[in-house]
Amino acid sequence: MSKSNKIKASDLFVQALEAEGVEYLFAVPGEENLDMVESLRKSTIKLVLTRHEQGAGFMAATYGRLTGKTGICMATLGPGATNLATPAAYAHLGGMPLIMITGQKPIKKSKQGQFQIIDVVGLFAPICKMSKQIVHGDTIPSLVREAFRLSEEERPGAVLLELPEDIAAEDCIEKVVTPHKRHYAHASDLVLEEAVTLIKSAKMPLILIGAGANRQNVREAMCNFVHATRIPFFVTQMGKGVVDERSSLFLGTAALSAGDYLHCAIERADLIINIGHDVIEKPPFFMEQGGKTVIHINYKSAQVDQVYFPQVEVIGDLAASVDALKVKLGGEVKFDRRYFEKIKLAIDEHIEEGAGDDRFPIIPQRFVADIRKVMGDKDIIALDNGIYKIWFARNYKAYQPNTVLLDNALATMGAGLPSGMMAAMLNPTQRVMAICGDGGFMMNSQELETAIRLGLNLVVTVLNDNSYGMIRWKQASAGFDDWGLEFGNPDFVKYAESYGAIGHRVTCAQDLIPIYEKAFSAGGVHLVELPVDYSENQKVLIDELAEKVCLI
Ligand SMILES: Cc1ncc(C[n+]2csc(CCOP(=O)(O)OP(=O)(O)O)c2C)c(N)n1
Ligand SMILES: [Mg+2]
Repeated sequence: MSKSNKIKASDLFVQALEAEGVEYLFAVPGEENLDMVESLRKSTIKLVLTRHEQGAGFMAATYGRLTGKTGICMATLGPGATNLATPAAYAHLGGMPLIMITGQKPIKKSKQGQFQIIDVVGLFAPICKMSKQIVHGDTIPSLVREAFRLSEEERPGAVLLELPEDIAAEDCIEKVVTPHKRHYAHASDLVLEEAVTLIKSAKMPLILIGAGANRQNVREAMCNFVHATRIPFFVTQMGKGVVDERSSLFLGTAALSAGDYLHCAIERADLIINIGHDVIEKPPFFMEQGGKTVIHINYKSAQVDQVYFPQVEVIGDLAASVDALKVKLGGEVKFDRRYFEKIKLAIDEHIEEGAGDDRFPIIPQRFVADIRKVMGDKDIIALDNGIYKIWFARNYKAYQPNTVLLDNALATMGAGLPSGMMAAMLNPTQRVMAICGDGGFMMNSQELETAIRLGLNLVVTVLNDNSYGMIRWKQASAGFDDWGLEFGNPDFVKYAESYGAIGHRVTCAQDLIPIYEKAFSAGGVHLVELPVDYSENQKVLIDELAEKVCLI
């Protein structure tokens, strides 16, 4: 082989990424990644530096979630890699295609002893679909292709490739493997007929839309199915927006697992047509032995647990299954809908409560309603994790797919800002708002610098209750004393300004909408500090629900 046919391994790696259509690589490089950095410099891929590996990982995973194409992040060995563990778990549970590339000391000869060396491949194995060290440059094309195949194939998830320094620098002769379109097998006619018989004979069927139905190629089929059959639907938190929630058939979001107003309808249903939900999300309801029938419609069979053991499974290409069922059902499914209609009315009235409440610090019902008013149909909110997530899930109607980005799988704090940044990067003309608690925001607030550097248009709302409010709420509802969960905060306005962002402090409820309007029309990165009163948590989510009676 002549020298001219040879290619450096890191160049080959980057060529393989280019062949897959990679646009961005999010990273905090270490010296072990420098060959990759040099190869990226000569490529069409944009290197996006972040201020913590979590920022890189959450952004890349969100890229995967929003586009359906694998997001790529890179970190060094040891401490860089361990910082990617949370994003890996986020993508793994959340079904987001993600490839992580980590560096490593040379594997053929090393003069560094065990300095910084931990078993990264072993560490990531349980939270990845594949975790592998590259031991020869010529395996790069097939391994990279394999990483994309696995990360994108249902259920999507995370893959780790470890590229040691000496392998990155070696000469190779292989060529990239070009990707091709993937097709899933279709469910058999036999099982589709079985599902149709069950649906037609049900007295009170309901559709449940879960995270798996929130994929680009499924949404249209899903909307057609709901509108043709006119079966009322409810959604999991990650199924929000697949079908416009302004629909008269929308009952609500199962933000709680039991005992919410929506569960009055779920309890009455004798059949749940479960499209795309799997057990990684907090259960939208609990199945019981001898209870209702559940048809599980998904790419993969159901992972059975104590509260989920569907009796019928329609497994195969989800869009094809939903289309086939629609055709076989032949239009509207007739049954007595009156009870579901009453529940819908009750839920819609409940959501309206508090929407115009002027109290300050502001109550959750008011800020959710106000934010809904300032966000257009296609505008995006990206939530971190805290008690407000339940309020948004229940009260904020999503009109379009992926316009409510929340994490009901790993439910990690710290992803709200980076996921909002990714949404803003991909949708520069839409309004995008990251919504974080004061706890979660401070876990990755340093990425404000990245947001400024990238020139994003992003509004970050920080809900200030000087505490880990969600845990305080759980503590109170468990009957424990209010103790140990409060902290102090920086001056958020000055903090934002020190990054070059624009800071706003809300001082009365009426100011919220005008501040948002001003921030969105000005463009750039804005932080809005919003003092919140969480006393409604106990009242609305515990006391009132405990007293609710379903017999309307
Ligand atoms: C990384 C991580 N650590 C801890 C938790 C547990 N946890 C869930 S919500 C929460 C408190 C959130 O506080 P904050 O961000 O201020 O939101 P709030 O509920 O106060 O609105 C904690 C500690 C978590 N989900 N993720
Ligand atoms: Mg808080």
